[in-house]
Amino acid sequence: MAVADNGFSKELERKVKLVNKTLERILSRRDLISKELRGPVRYALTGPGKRIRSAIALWCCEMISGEVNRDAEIAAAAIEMVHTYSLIHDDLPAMDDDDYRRGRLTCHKKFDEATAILTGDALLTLAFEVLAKEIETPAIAARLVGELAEAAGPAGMVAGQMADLDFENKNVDEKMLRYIHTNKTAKMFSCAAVMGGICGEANEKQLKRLREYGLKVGLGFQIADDILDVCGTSEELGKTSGKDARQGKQTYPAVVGLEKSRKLAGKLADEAVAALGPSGEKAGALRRLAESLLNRTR
Ligand code: GRG
Repeated sequence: MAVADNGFSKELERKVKLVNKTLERILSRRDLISKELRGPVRYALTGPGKRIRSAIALWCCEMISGEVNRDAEIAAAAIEMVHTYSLIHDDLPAMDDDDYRRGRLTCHKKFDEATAILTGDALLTLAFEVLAKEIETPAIAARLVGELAEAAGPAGMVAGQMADLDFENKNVDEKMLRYIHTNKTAKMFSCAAVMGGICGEANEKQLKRLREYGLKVGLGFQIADDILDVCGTSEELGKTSGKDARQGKQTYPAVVGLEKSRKLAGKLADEAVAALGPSGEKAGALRRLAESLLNRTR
């Protein structure tokens, strides 16, 4: 994440490399992806995404167990696949209708609409296939599958997206806005933190803290995203800026104003750090991520 640095960008870079290496390994498994889908799936997965959610999973595993293990690498890749699917579908003409994402043509513009729908479908199912087949301990695989399905599904990201579309050009209050952003964005962050914790064999108390951390950071990230849509340029963002207002989207700047939005993002960053509890330097990267929200430029 391009930020006024607190050492965080370098830490993120190392995790991005690890996530990309795991994704490459999965992409090279010819048994998993048929010939006709390999090109579009590769195009989508290798775009220059920030990999924030997958990095959170790796950091949470590291914080709990002292290292990033193989389960966490697989979980992180699965999270990135589900996130990438959601972006492909969100960019479709029937949803947000965008031509650019991650500084490149969106999947339906690079290929065609049917290919983009199927590429999203492929990534969503592949994520669960990889968790089910590559995580060695069945009980851990089942918990990871459950967490990811709950966060991405009809009581999570899909519900948030539905509400987001339903409330376009309507008046919403702060409570409804929080509901939309929590479901559309924050639950995937929270799930990433918990999945990392599960891979590191966190206990219930630790998982509760990680869940809370993810929700706060995820909501803060979305508010920062709303602010960037108003204040950033398309070049910086790698996608079309100023689109939320044009589409009548419900955003924090639109509902509570820019100044209050910035204050709220700051408060959420503080609350995220507090949720980590007395973890000291073991939680350093997660703390710096929360602080970086306030300086996001993309
Ligand atoms: C289609 C079910 C379905 C859901 C779509 C992810 C999403 C829900 C919509 C995308 C539009 C949007 C603004 C979502 C909020 C979450 C968000 C800020 C997504 C972009 O995440 P980044 O900035 O993207 O982490 P990169 O490209 O860096 O991975």
